[in-house]
Amino acid sequence: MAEENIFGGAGAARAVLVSVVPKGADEREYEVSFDELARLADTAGAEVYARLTQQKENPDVRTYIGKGKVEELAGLCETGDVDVVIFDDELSPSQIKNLENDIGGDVRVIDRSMLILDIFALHAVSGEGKTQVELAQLKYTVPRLTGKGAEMSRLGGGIGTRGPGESKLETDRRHIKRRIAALEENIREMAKNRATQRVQRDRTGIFKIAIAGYTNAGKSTLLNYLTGAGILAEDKLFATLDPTTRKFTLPCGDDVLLTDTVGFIRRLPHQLVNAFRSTLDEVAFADALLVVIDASDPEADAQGDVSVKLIDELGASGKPVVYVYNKCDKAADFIPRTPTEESFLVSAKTGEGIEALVAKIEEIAKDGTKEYIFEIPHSELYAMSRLYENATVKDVEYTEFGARVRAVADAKNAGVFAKYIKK
Ligand SMILES: Nc1nc2c(ncn2[C@@H]2O[C@H](COP(=O)(O)OP(=O)(O)OP(=O)(O)O)[C@@H](O)[C@H]2O)c(=O)[nH]1
Ligand SMILES: [Mg+2]
Repeated sequence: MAEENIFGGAGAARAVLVSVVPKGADEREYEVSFDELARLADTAGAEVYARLTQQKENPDVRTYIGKGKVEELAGLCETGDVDVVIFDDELSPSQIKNLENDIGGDVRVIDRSMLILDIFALHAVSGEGKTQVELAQLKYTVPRLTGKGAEMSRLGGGIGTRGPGESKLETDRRHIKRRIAALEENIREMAKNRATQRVQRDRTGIFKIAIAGYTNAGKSTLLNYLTGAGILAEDKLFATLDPTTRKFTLPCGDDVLLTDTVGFIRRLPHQLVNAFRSTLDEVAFADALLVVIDASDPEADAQGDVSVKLIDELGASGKPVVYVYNKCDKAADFIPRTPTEESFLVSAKTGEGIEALVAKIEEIAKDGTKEYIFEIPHSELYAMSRLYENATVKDVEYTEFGARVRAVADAKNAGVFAKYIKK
């Protein structure tokens, strides 16, 4: 699939990558992002012909890069017989249109987010995944398909314009509004189903752990190692879109549920985070998190930072977190920037270090620190201050009944406040 070019023929599409580095910015940060863009392009089936960087105070309103750079870019496209130009930054619809006009020929222009969405479209398997991707594409990609992109999508192909599951991306404006409304309704239904499933799982009292982290860190490989889940794990970005949950039996005999989730990346488009909210809720509603980090990547610590930030944005901070520095078979002497008792160096491939990790998981599950909803009636609101002292309160909502408090508490305090726990 990745081998088809934008005309549906054999061979990879040829791409030029473009990055703009603001003057005085951390160049290293931009370089890392640019390298990542090359890997994203590769995953989407493009062959990188050239990379172009410009140092610039502010992006050009009309064409993002300056006039001279556009000319240089047009020249490169012509000599390299280039199909697509991919910018590492977000472009506006008019910038895309102007760039396509200025470059000329059949060259299409897309941005990083469109490329990521394209990969998501290629990798979406479940109905839920496809619905989420299509919605994000309609909201982000379609408004940007002004010129050649729109034509390409009518032909049903081209990097940045592929629909999920081989379907064509609908670009007819009259239909788009209705389609968005229908997809949003579907997603609401699916989110409801997920919530119901979650409540059912909660009733069983099984401790839930989400495996989160940067894309390609080895999340699926870890779940496979622990549970034999047989999930596709490969050296590609965003191999996993759909969450998979498996039961894992701890050495003590207790069961926990482990859920593999979609990976994180720098500059994840907000439309995507929103569209994937229902699957990302698996992270938000877990009782504990394993944050998997690729220790063999020179950017391991930065990957960890991106994950922690996104977990925070999902409202999932405050839960017990274990940092799993993976691929130690390739990075034996790795030391995290801030090693803690919660950091483990493992290899999901060879099994090295997994025993200690499992012991930690057992300890956390035993401690039973979980998130609960406490419903405290008006007449007993005095219990609130004790709850604040003994648990981590995440949010409070006042209803006609009293207070509805979402808080993380350990097993002991869950016992103390048991009568308020919403079943
Ligand atoms: N050497 C080595 N390779 C590993 C290890 N764990 C995973 N890998 C490889 O890293 C690549 C990515 O692994 P995945 O398990 O697919 O990673 P992921 O985090 O699920 O990635 P996405 O689903 O794409 O976000 C695969 O090629 C794995 O074989 C490890 O411990 N050591
Ligand atoms: Mg995966």
